[in-house]
Parts: sequence; structure tokens; C-alpha cells
Amino acid sequence: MATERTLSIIKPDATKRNLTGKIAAKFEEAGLRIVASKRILLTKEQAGKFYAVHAERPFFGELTEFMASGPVVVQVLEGEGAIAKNREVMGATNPADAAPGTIRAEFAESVGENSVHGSDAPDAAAEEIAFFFSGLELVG
Ligand code: RTP
Ligand code: MG
Repeated sequence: MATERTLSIIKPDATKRNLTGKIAAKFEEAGLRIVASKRILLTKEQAGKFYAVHAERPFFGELTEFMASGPVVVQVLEGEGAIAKNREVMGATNPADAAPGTIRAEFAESVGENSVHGSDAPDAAAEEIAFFFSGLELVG
């Protein structure tokens, strides 16, 4: 499998509870390298642009409000099969369905406030990385 990069977001429910380090450790333990990282506060409009694919979903307003409700930590993770590996470490969207040991099983509060985002495909990863980072900010 090839080396990939994927975009991760540590969501406001997790930054508020001071879980940034514990979540980053999960990525590193899984063999993913954090090649870019920054803590930012999104506006609801920026969150809406990022999650535009969900614009027609009933939870869109709730989702964008939540993503703008506190700081997020956006990171680029690099490694063998990084996109799938990160999704595995994250666990299922709904923490009730997430496998034991995954980030969402351990830390998520609900299906909405579920601690992390991860890109779900190579084209999405490239788009999402470019949404937050310039090439100069990626240090492999
Ligand atoms: P993400 O995009 O954040 O990595 O999460 P995902 O792929 O596991 O789930 P997705 O279906 O893409 O949903 C994006 C985010 O929207 C919120 N959500 N709320 N209230 C609800 O029923 C509901 N469903 C989804 C979650 O924050 C989810 O991660
Ligand atoms: Mg998704």
C-alpha cells in the first residue's frame, strides 16, 4: 500500500475537554505521522464550506454550529494507507457503534459531537488538506 496523507480534525467537544494530546497519541501509536498541525476557530460559514457535501442533510445546521462552537485542531496525517488507517483508529460515526479502543469509543459524546473528523477517500483528502494548509506547511 502507498504512503498517503489524510486530513484530521480534532473537534470542539474534544479540544474543550483537553483531549488533543490523548487523541494525537492514538494517531502516532497507529503509525501515523503528524506532518502539519494547527489550532483554529472556524466560523459557521467556514465550517459549512468544509462540510458542503452535507449541505442538504437534516443535521447540517447543528453540525456547522458545533464545528464553530470552539477551537479545532486540524492536522495532516501521513503513513501507509493513512486514509483507511485513520478511519479505523477513529471508529464508527456513532460512538455507540464504535469498536473498543477507537477514539470515538473512548472519547465521543454523541453521534454529532464525536471528537474527530477524517477524510474518507483520496480525492476528499487532497481537497480537505488544501482547504486548511499550503504546501509549505506540510513537513514530512
Ligand atoms: P466525519 O466526516 O466528521 O469524519 O464523520 P463521518 O465520515 O464518520 O460521518 P459523516 O456521515 O460524514 O457525517 C459528518 C459528521 O456530521 C455529524 N453527524 N451528525 N445528528 C446526526 O445524526 C449526525 N450524523 C452525522 C457528525 O459529527 C459526523 O461526524
Ligand atoms: Mg465524513
